[in-house]
Amino acid sequence: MQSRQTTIACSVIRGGTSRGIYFLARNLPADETLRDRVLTAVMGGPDALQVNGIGGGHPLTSKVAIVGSASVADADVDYLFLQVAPDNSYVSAAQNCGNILAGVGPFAIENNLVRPGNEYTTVRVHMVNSGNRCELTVKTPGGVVEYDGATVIDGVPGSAAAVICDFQEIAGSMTGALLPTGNVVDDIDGMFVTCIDNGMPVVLIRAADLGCSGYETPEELDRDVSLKKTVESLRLKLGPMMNLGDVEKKSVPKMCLVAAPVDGGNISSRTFIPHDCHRSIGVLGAVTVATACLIPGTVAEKIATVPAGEEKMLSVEHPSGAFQVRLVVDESAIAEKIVSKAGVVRTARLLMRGDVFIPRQVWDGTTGVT
Ligand code: NQM
Repeated sequence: MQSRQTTIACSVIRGGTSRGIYFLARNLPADETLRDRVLTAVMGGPDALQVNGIGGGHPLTSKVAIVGSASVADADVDYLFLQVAPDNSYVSAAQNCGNILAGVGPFAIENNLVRPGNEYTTVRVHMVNSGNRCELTVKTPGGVVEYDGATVIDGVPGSAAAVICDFQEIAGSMTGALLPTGNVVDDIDGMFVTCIDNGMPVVLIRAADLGCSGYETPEELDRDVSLKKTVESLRLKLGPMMNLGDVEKKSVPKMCLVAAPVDGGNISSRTFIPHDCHRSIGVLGAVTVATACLIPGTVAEKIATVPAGEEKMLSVEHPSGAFQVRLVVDESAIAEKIVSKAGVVRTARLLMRGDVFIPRQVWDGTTGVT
């Protein structure tokens, strides 16, 4: 069908507890400024409701994956994650997203970037944002992606087929160091915080230090204007200290309020991503919080319960349940590499495949294609 608008092929996939628009790199402009304008138009921003696009009006449903053949030898595909902020016009590449990553496996297989195996397919992903690697295991009986299954993840209704995500050496992903300020604890404005990055730059603050219990609902925290002001002021000061530069228009660092576990887990969390409170917790956010529980002296370690052994399962409690993280600890390694591997289980589901339409004055669909 002909259209006077520009049409771009894409898939809409739920990856973990998030929903994203997945594109093949070759279908978007190569020029980053133009690409970001195109993606803002796709989502319907700048407008908090995203009524003029297909974004969901929340950071968890305003996400983009750009996938293409790998540019490095030890991977099958390149995956660039972009956070489109619904409430203003920034598009940020300053973080990875482990939830959207779970949908990259099925997307790569269905778009013939990876040849499927008969039972399971391994997809080696180069996470372009940080240069890190993740191996995904996707169920593909008879060479076809299986979405149905019995795996339940907290924050998503029903069950689906598991996508196993095995991360390798993700310390300092976006900041260059596991503890980017060089300290286990920093005193900022009289508040003790731990700045840490094991896949995601996160600032940990004890909820009690902010006058919270740490067990509030996301809606309660989102309504607390004065809390959000304090948290944002800390974030803007800590961003540059974490080697992230000016973070005003960036989606990192995430601000995580921690408290003692109350539901059989190892730590409790409430995470601002960075302005709205997450309904659960991000994948690499959870890996990073779990890692902080193991490092002596962090604000998390003091209140977490930590299991023994080199391979540890840690359960990070969040507003809609808990997130299990498997960490392999290298006891002999220097602190920077204390965790050598991290594994999580996610699910993903293809929701829609087709063309998204954007106004031709934003992009005519021909200039700057990769
Ligand atoms: O931490 C939300 C999400 C995320 C990120 C956010 C994520 C991760 O739940 O790896 O998955 O923190 O912005 O999708």
